[in-house]
Amino acid sequence: MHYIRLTIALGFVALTAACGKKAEMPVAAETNQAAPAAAMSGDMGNMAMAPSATSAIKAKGHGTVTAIDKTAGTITLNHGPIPEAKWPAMTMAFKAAPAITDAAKVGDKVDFDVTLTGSAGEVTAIHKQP
Ligand SMILES: [Cu+2]
Repeated sequence: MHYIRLTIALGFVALTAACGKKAEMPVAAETNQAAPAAAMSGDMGNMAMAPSATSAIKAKGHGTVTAIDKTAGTITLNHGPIPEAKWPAMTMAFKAAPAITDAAKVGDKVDFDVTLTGSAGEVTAIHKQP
């Protein structure tokens, strides 16, 4: 189930205009398609493991909350550059656990921890700037 949810999240982020246009990072979408094909020749049981082959990057960012979707479990941040991932400043949606979407408010200036996998990311911690 985790793989399916991740795929949906990646698709959602890919459709988010800001990221796709400003950054050169359609890598995750391509990797997701290529990896299962490669696994096909071997053990079908490995297919669900394919996404973890994309290396995740843990990074810190700073930005402003521009939207929160508790139903979808996403938080949209207008964030500054993230050198760890060679990302420019942009506005994009991240996955986020309820503890994070509940704690944040639109307009908050925040520091956040994020785990990036390809063009998708999940905010794992958030702190309102004093
Ligand atoms: Cu971004």
